[in-house]
Amino acid sequence: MKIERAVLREIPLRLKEFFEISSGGKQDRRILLLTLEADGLTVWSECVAAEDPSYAYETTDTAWHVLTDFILPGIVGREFEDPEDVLEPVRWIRGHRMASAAVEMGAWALAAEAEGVSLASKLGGVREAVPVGVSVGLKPTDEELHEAVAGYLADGYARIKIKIKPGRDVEMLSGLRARFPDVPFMADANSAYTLHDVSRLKELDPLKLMMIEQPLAYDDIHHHARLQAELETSVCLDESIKSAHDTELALQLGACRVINIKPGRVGGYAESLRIHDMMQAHGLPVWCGGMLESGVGRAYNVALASLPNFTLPGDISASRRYWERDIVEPEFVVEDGLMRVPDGPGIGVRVDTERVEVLTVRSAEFR
Ligand code: OSB
Ligand code: MG
Repeated sequence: MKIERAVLREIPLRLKEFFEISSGGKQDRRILLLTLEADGLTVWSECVAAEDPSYAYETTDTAWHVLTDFILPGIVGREFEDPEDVLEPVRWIRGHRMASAAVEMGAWALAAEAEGVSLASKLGGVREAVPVGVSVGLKPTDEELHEAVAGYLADGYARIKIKIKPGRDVEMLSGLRARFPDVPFMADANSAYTLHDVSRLKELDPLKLMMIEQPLAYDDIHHHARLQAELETSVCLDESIKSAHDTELALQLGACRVINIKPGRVGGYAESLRIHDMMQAHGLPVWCGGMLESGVGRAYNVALASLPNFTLPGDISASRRYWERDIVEPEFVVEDGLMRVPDGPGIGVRVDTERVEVLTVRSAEFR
């Protein structure tokens, strides 16, 4: 297969609700969408880089730079066989996994469309619908948090993830547990703590959280192993896991019992599959994380989540949890805690190309 043309576009999309995590908040997304064309097929993919370098060093602008100056000029017009080989000509690029993943995942969609199968079945998915949860941002007051949680429970989500930070942790979660005794809750600290906080974090154990996600530094694995040895609650790694190699290290050190796989964070689907398989071989579960994607990125996440070892609900919420109106049809919906995995060819949802055209603030074409 040969990519004959690629177009990168940037669109603004306003979140319905301000979303705050320990490192800051956001209302407006600047989303990069990519189209790849080969053998008369066109596929859409999304780069998950955020607007600022608070979650990872990549941003919308670094991804634009690396995609337009290096990756796209390097891969357009080159032959490739397997989807992961599409990046072979640009293997010299260090890091920039989110930028790379947008191309690699698009190549998987091209391969799926060429074979007339869904992305999920191309990846080896085994589920028609996947259990999904929701990630609830930091709220100024407990009342607002309780109200948000009650709303998402009414929407049917299978588990609720609560963002925490020092000062909004033990007391806040204890109040929530008292109000909702049986709800599957987990917490995500986005690296807001250090090993000095071990005794504080141990106070979470009686709350019976499913896990605590990324409590310590974004680039640490070693300290997470020290923490996991002290905690009953399972540690889940997000930011710290950028590759299968990181996963191997985390497993050897006992740094976590769960991994949140975001295919963009690890450079694409091939690396996601390696992490999935490695965790499965160790008898440990994974789940699919989210990066406040549009429906395009969401389609890629839900396809990945249909693999066998994605046994825990992911951060793959309904389109209406994020947007007044999504850019795909049909929109993603949640029913009884489940999201259907699209079964049409490729990503299985139609992109509203006219609306994307209207929203586009810059584009770059390669042929
Ligand atoms: O840490 O998982 C995270 C959103 C942006 C950046 C990092 C994270 C998140 C979320 C929301 O938790 C996940 C989603 O619903 O897309
Ligand atoms: Mg996280």
